[in-house]
Amino acid sequence: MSGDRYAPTREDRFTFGLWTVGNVGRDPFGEPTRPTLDPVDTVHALSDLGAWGVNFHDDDLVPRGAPAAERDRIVRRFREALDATGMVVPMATTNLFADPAFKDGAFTSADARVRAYALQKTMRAMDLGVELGARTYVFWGGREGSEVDGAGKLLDGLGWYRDALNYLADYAEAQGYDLRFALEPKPNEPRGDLFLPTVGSLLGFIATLDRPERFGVNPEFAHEAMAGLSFPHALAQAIDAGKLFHVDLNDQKMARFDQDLRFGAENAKTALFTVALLEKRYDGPKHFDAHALRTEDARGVWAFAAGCMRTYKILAEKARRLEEDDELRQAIAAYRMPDAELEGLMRFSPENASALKDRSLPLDELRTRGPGLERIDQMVTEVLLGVR
Ligand code: GCO
Ligand code: MN
Ligand code: MN
Repeated sequence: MSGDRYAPTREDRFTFGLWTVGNVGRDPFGEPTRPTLDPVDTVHALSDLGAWGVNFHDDDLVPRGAPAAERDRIVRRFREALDATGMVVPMATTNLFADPAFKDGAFTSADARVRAYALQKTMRAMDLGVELGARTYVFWGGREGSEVDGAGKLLDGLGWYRDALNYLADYAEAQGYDLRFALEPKPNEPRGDLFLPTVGSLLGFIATLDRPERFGVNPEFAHEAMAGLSFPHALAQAIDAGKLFHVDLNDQKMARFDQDLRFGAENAKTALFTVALLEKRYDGPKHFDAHALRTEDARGVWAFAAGCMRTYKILAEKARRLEEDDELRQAIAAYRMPDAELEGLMRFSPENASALKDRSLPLDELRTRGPGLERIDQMVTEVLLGVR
């Protein structure tokens, strides 16, 4: 692959979850179309493709209920694969959605015994993640939500969620774990409505936690798209708040079931602005939380994984090209219209406020001037389409 400028390297920090390339193609209507992958083989295959790391849910690596000796054997084999390849585990997470015990929520179950089980499972999963080197811990509340609000847990649910996150932050502190927590929002699926459905909701919630500095967000492209929202806008808000701790990249047609498409497969322009923001303001792992289409065999799975990384790098090159395009730069400069004097008046002081109140502004021009956005967007489109 040498000489291919889109070939991924370790420096790109691309990661995949065991559950992503390991997705067996089960859906609500059909059985698996692919066999289960051995995590050790996955580490080797991803390493050969140029990925930097691999992430897992506790149960992806160690089957639920495995005896201690079995756990240790699995972890040893996995660590050997990491050592042999140089792959890392930057992130780990807990499966709080598959066990039927979590059918009406984990941290937000109305049953205290389920909440206790969720905490117990998460503490063990945190131990496992830290043991393998994870520095980011993701919380995706897959079952934290409801279909029936008549049972009255809307407010209690949020309180229980907060209690659980506070407890786990205390646990991390007490254990001396160097772990940052990244909360991942999703609007629905598998629950009818999930609690804390968007990046904005989570940013508001984090401010109510006991140790807000430990918490950030893990936005996912498809999750914002499912809600009809813009992923780059969500990313920008997370970056602005200093809370972009992790990112899940994939693609999604709007207003559909959760598709987890290959990154860049569907919304190329949105993916371009996503990459442009990440390249500028994010240096964490770029995690592809997607899976191969159910139609695919093993070859299709690795083509999917390679495609996610390749498309990211192509878009990173396009983003650089946009920055270097003189005509586009001039159009953007003309769009911005800075005004040093007015900007001075817009810094508050009683004098500036009184001067600004009396200041006459060229409203006729403001009402009629076109900012040139059509031209800007056409230039971006032509770069994206490869003719500029
Ligand atoms: C989904 C989610 C999950 C989480 C994962 C990490 O839609 O199923 O995106 O893939 O990201 O559980 O916690
Ligand atoms: Mn998802
Ligand atoms: Mn995700």
